[in-house]
Amino acid sequence: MNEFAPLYVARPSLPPLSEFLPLLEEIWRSGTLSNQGPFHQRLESELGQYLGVEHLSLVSNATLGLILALRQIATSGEVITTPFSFVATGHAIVLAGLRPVFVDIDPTSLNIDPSRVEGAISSHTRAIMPVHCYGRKCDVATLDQVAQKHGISLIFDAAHAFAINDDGGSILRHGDMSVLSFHATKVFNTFEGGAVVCRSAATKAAIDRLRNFGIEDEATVSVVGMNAKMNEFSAALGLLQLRHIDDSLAKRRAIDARYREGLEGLAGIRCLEAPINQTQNYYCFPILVETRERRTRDRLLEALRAEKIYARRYFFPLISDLRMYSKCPSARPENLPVARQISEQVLCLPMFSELSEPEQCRVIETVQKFARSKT
Ligand code: T4K
Repeated sequence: MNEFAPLYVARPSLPPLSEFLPLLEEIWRSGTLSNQGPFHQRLESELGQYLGVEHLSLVSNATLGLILALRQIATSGEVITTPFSFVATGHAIVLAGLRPVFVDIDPTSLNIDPSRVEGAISSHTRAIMPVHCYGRKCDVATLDQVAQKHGISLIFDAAHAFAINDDGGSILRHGDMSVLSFHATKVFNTFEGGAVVCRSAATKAAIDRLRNFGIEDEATVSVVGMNAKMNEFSAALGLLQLRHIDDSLAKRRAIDARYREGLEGLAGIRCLEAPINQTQNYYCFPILVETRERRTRDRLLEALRAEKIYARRYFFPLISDLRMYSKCPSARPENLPVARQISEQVLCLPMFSELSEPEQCRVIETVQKFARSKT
């Protein structure tokens, strides 16, 4: 029997509880629990400053943020997207009343292949919705060119892309909108939460209306909106998280470096190359298990589980293989060979700021043992 505690793929970063209690007392005293209260207002402003973006709307989670962003640009038509993502990417498109069109990914960035996007554009296309997968920046310049040329919107699913900069500043400035996730498992969490980053005050006002039932004022409701507001508890936590985020990112960087060192040169195990021309947030640590046998990745998953290490196959299955999407013409396997291969090889190892060195050694040693047993 393995005496170790279970190790999960992610664990939430949380500030000391003692820092949160006074904020809870404040909420209790004020009686304001939601609807753009004081913590909400402060977090919108402080987060915008931290990320270096001007127009940011907090939302209750990224899925609703994506739906709001899509609703803002269209209510029918098609959206070009990647099949290699969390299911929320596809679902948000459908829940916004649109249809996903899947395009294959690039084998290096693992993001949508921009050279294939143009071929998927039709008279029904309203937007491109790529994902900065694992916080690796998409080819924003080419995607922007294609979007502009065809007069369609570009909305980034930036659920993984908290606090990532390129030469010009935050990568959230690219495209028409970017949507962040502050879910418990993300680099920056507000229990649940997210944000829509947009380019103008007018778009922010439109998103703010949509997230609050379309309410303009007490007597005016101008559009069909929904409830996607962040509550005061989440906003208060977010303010505390901002105090600790740099420390947390530094810990993740050290963990990333230790994995790279420990896994270097192992037969059949490939770490993704660090992305260039951008900063990183080390949201997760994906490896590719490269062998001729398709089942090898799953055997490593099982070997880790036997040690109570719960790695995860982000992202398997492909969104396009799920029952509700597999009938789309663009979901045909021959249309998505790279995404398919990567989804059969990828495994995300535990990555969170409080992962201790001995815990990480357990993971590395298990992968080493597995790789050596295969050679
Ligand atoms: N777009 C993309 C590209 C995304 O990756 C996501 C979410 C979204 C959009 C939508 O964002 P949100 O609407 O959620 O804001 C997890 C997360 O729930 C999900 O947010 C995330 N992507 C996805 C990649 O991972 P699951 O179903 O794998 O989560 P779960 O519950 O299996 O958790 C994974 C591990 O994390 C657990 O084994 C233990 C640990 N954990 C989890 C939670 C919830 C904790 O330690 N504490 C916790 O509170 O989706």
